[in-house]
Amino acid sequence: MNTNPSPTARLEQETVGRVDHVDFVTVKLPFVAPFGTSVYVWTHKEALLMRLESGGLTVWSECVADPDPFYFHETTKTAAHMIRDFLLPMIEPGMTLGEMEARFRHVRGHGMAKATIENGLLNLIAMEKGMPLHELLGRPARKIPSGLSIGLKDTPAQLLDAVAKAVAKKYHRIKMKVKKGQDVDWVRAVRERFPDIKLMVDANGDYSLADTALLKRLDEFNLMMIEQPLSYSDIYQHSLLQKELKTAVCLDESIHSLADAVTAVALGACRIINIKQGRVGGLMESMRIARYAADHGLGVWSGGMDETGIGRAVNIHLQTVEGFNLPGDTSETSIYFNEDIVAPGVFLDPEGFIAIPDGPGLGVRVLPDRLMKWAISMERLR
Ligand code: OSB
Ligand code: MG
Repeated sequence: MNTNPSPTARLEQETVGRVDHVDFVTVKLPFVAPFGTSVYVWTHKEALLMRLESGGLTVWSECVADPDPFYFHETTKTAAHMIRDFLLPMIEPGMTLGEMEARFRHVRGHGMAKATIENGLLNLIAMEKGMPLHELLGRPARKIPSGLSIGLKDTPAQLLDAVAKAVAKKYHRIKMKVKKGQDVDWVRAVRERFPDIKLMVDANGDYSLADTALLKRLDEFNLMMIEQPLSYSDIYQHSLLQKELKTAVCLDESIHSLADAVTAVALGACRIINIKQGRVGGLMESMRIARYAADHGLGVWSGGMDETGIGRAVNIHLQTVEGFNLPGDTSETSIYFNEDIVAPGVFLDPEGFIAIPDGPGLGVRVLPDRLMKWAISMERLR
C-alpha cells in the first residue's frame, strides 16, 4: 500500500491568479471517418473551448462533452451554462485550487464543466512557472504507450482492415466497439487473423445481466478486458457479472469520482478502470482515482473523447501520473482529423509510443487560422 502523501496535496495548495478575460469558442471539426458506438454515430467533434487570459498569458482548455447526451449526460451547452452561470462566479483570485474544488462540490455533478476550468487553471499555473503540465503534476516525462479505439464497422472486412493498419503502426493495444448482434463473431474474426495482439472490446452499456451467457462466450478470446458491458449508471450488476467472467471488466461511464471507484473496488465490480479526466471532474480527481485503483491492484488507463489536440495533450500529460499502468485510448491525430486546431500533432514513434509535447503548459499551440476556420460560435464572458 502506498503511504506517501496524496499526489494532489501540493496541487491543492496552488493559488488561482487574476483572470483578465474568459472566452468560449465552439469548434466543429469533421472526423476523417464516422465513429460509431452501440449508442450513436458521430461524424464531427464539436467541442466547447475555453480561453483564459491572465497577466499577458493565454491558455486554452477543452470541455470533453459532446453536443449530445449519447455518451454522457453533459453536453457542450450544459457545460457552458454551468461554467458561465455557476462555476466561474465561485472563483476568487487568491483562493487555492483545493478551496475551488470544495466550492465546486456544491454544484452536483457536471464534472466535464468543472474539469474545463480546472484544466485551464492548471495549464495557466504551469505556464506561469514555465514548466510542462506533467512537471506541475509532479511527474517526469516518459514515453506514453498508444492505444486505438475502432468504432463499429459495416462489415468484418472493414474491421479487419482497420485492425491491420493499427497493428502495422505498432499500437500497443487495440479496442473494438461491440454491440448486441455485432460481438462474438466479429471478435472471433479479429482473433483468428491476429492471435497475439492485445485486444479488448467496449460495449458502451449495450448489454444486461440477461446476456451473461453470451458475454461468457467472449472469455475464449483472451481479451484484455470488456469495457462497460452493462448500463452506464450501474456498478452493482457489474460486480455480479465480473464474478461470472474470466475476462476483466473495465468501467468507463459508471465512474464519476473517487467515491465511485471506491464502491467499484469494494464490490469487485471491475478489475480495470478507464479514467477520462473530464468525466471525473478534472486532473486532480483523476490522480486520486489512479492512485487508489492501482494501490488496490486494478489496471488503470486514460480514456479519450475524440478530443481536439488541446484535450489530447491533457490526456498525454496525465498519463505520466503514478497509477496509469495500461495503454489508453490515445491515438495519432490523423486517426481523427485532417486538420486539427493545434500544432504539433500526435504521432507514434516506430515502437508505437507517443512523445510528450515540449515546452511550458500543454506544449501545443492553437493555430488561429484553423480555429477561425472551424469555429461555429464565440462568446466573451469577461
Ligand atoms: O466509450 O470510450 C468510449 C469516444 C467517444 C465517446 C466514448 C468513447 C470513445 C472512444 C474513443 O472509445 C476514444 C478516443 O479515441 O478518444
Ligand atoms: Mg468506453
